[in-house]
Amino acid sequence: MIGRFLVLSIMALVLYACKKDKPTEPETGPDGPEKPDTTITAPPSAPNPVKAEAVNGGADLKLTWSSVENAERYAIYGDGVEVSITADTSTTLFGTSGVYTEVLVCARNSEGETCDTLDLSLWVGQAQNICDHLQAGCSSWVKIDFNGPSVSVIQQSDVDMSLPNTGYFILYDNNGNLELRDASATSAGQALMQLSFTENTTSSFAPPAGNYTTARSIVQGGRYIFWADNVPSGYGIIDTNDYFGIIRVDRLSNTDTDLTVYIQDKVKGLRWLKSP
Ligand SMILES: [Ca+2]
Repeated sequence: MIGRFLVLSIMALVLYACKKDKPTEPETGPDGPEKPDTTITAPPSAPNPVKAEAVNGGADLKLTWSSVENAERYAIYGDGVEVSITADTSTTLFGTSGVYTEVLVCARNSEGETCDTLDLSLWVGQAQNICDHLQAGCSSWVKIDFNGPSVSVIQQSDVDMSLPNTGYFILYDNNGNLELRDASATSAGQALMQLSFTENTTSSFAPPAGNYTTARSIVQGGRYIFWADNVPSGYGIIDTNDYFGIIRVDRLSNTDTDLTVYIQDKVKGLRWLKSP
């Protein structure tokens, strides 16, 4: 009886020792080891600055920006409508899908988004009281300086073909038909920006090369897209040395023609001409 009690006691002690020596499990929470805190609590900063350039013969707008901390996606808006979303730091908007006055590039996460604004509105200037080239005593030339830009009505004696980024056209009477004529289509010769004009159009998307002529008949109320092609650099092809714009005929007569000139001066070579 005593021997049996001793055996049982020894077995109990051994079992207790084994249990006591069993290594303990590492302490963890219900979801495993704790991780560093990466909770997003605020929208990211704006992607600033966004670089914009005309590509594909001026048809499309390529946007590039630097990566923004805590941004999960980048949303692009054209005139208030989301037109693209990407995880990359570059995207291209295609002119055939739409042209815009204002593009926003927004860094976005679960808390919201912050945007950089790209203004693509057209510069607007007036050229007034222009006479056709046969009229004495008034001015028949229009000078466009793309550096400013600026537009002015001048005499032929003030035409200076040596000015960079500057083009000239004349209001020309071709046997009773009033025309816009680039300097190169007159005896004055070639300026450093050659202007050529489309037919009368309501389009906001300037057409590709092949749709322009340096002498164009105009009508009251007409609207003509022009291509200002940089003669010293990239002449004859649409590139980022060039500008596009619109000439609208507000009033037309041999002695008193008024034009409004619009220029896409925000992105050189871009064929997007959406008026507000
Ligand atoms: Ca060119």
